[in-house]
Amino acid sequence: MTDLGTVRARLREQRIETASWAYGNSGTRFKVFPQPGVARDPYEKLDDAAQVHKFTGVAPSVALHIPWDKVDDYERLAKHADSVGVSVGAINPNTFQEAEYRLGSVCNPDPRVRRKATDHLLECVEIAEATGSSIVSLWFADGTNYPGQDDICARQDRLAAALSETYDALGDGMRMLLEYKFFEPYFYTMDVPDWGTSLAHCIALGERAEVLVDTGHHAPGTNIEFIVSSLLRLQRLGGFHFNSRFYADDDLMAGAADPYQLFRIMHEVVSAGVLGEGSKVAFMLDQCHNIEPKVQAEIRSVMNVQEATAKALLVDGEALRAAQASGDVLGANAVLVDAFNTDVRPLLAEVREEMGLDRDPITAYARSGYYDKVVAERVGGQSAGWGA
Ligand code: PSV
Ligand code: MN
Repeated sequence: MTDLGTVRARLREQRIETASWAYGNSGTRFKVFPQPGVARDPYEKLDDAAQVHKFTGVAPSVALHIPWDKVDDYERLAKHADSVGVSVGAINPNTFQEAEYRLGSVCNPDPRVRRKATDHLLECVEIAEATGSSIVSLWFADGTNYPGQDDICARQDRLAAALSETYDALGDGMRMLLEYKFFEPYFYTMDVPDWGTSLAHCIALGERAEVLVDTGHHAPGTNIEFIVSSLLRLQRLGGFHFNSRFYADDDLMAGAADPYQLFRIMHEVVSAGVLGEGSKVAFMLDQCHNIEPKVQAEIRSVMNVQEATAKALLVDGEALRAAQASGDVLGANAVLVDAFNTDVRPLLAEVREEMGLDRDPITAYARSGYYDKVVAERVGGQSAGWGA
């Protein structure tokens, strides 16, 4: 087993990025339920994200979605982030909210629409430069609904061309992540439906293109940790979008639906030695809180990822390897299950204390009065949300 000092150090060094869109109003196609005190602009979203970092100590960066987080002056936005103790993380283009994207963005049969979408990707590279971000994170809402609707192979060629143009524009030290999703918003084909498609494009582009695994983007029963392990082996795992799914892309809090799965994923991460300072795997939350309070839900999600990580760090690697080598099927399995069943909450409370934080981020946040303060302050204006 990793010694406890190292376990604590790894937990202190862990970084989990939150996403700006978690702090805006969200919902389903049936209803968006507005909540009081919701951020009205990207600046206020950063203020909310700063609270998550303040009470957990491990969430110092915030992903942006463009144009939801469009501002006139990105350097000013980055300075504001810095002033509240966070920084700008991955920049996410939006390829799904323009009327012209009905038949797709970069895969659209119309070259003018492809140009518009590719220009948006290039704009996001510039925003990454201006905000000091090193990641442009791409997800394409492109696909088709009916067999024969478009040429599957031609769409891949169009995608490759847009990716290559964007890749060539990346600044020094910047990388590109390519996220896959097996269905939705299209229901017959998606143009990047799986990790194989994403990986094939990344390999063709070069080593600064890597696959992003969103845990909500798989068919039920998919063995996500196998995918994670394979990508780590090939050094092409760029990062995660953590969230939970019960049925589809439900975007619930990470670790809420299946904490054992999250543990198994983190076990692969720990085994590959890519946790801790200098890790180039980006651990991000991609969630929307439709009915629950948003900042608190993000804090809970960060804690859930920390708990899965702590348990993964407690796996007795030596005992596991010995059991595996001797063909002890149940013994090997028991090593994992024992670690998973360990109550790591006291350990994490101690780690937080070492970091000068409250042992319990949820009650500390509730006590801080931040929620009541923003409910009182944020009156007037338009709450941020989908499309805003
Ligand atoms: C798509 O479902 C996705 O996971 C992508 O990461 C988007 O950027 C994000 O959700 C938008 O909510
Ligand atoms: Mn995602």
